[in-house]
Amino acid sequence: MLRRKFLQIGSLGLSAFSFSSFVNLQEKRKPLVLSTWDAGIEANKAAWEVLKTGGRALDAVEKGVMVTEASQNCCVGLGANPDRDGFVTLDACIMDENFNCGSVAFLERIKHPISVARRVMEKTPHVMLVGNGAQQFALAEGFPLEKQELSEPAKKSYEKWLKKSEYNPVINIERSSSSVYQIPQKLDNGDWNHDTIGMIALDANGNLSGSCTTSGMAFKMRGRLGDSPIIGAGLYVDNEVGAAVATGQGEDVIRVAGAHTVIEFMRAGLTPEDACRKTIERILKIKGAKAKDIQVGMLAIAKNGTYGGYALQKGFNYAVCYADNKNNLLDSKFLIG
Ligand code: SD4
Repeated sequence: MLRRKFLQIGSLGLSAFSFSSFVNLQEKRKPLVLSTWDAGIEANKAAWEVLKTGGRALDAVEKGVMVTEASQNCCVGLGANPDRDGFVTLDACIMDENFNCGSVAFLERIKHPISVARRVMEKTPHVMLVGNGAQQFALAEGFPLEKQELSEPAKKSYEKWLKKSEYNPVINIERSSSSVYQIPQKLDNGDWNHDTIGMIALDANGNLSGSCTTSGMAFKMRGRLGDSPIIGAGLYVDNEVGAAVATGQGEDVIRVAGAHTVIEFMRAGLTPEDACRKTIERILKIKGAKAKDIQVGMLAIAKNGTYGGYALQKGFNYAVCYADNKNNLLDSKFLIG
């Protein structure tokens, strides 16, 4: 029986068989939302509320990451770790299904940078506003100016860091054995201290959008930006192809135009997982032996509802939600472990 089936398949021609069966093996969902790290579970819940009623992916990815921005757990938003001068500076960007995009960077004392990024997209002819100008725009748009103060967990970790004040900008390696490992530590509640959330979604109408919001690197030089607010690096959406988002060492994501590269690999026919893997391989090739000192994770959704992720190192996880009771944290595959 099996042999007959095999012969039948064989007579269809290998190329036709291998292509269609490969695509079918990839799980397809719609609507669907993916987000980086474990905080993605809570964020996905808010995004799902929008998606399940037929809402727009753009609204879902804004509402979703606002949950993380509002949490006071020293990860993302004003509760996050400060730069080395003691100030929390935030970066965020958002992109919809029509190549509309908005971004803010080096923004201080505003609770929801993602919503300011959306206003930049919708209310200005620009894509990116930074620093004082971004804050001025936010205030003019009615966003309240929050107090300049650190959250309790951020105060604790900053005071600890100040004792040595070593400049050691490393992000997201979830192994304490690395010689350059400094942060993230585990938080008191047992969560990892990740400082970014990236979210991508496909809505019931088949439209894609994405968002990314971060406090950047803990104890960074004042004014340092990573990939997260940069369209094409931290986030990219092409509604004919897919959506991709990055997390990890921003400098190395920028170097390969990370999210855009993932999209181009998908345009060339790769699955989301393979497109993420190829992009991460590029980073590995550039970094060589130094790759062990950084982490990068990428997520992607293709237009057809297939999805996947890949990381440079062990430890990256992401949340996938496609139904009320289907919101799961998955461990990403990785290149070096
Ligand atoms: C950055 N990519 O600022 C961000 C950091 C990050 O989890 O993803 N942290 O470089």
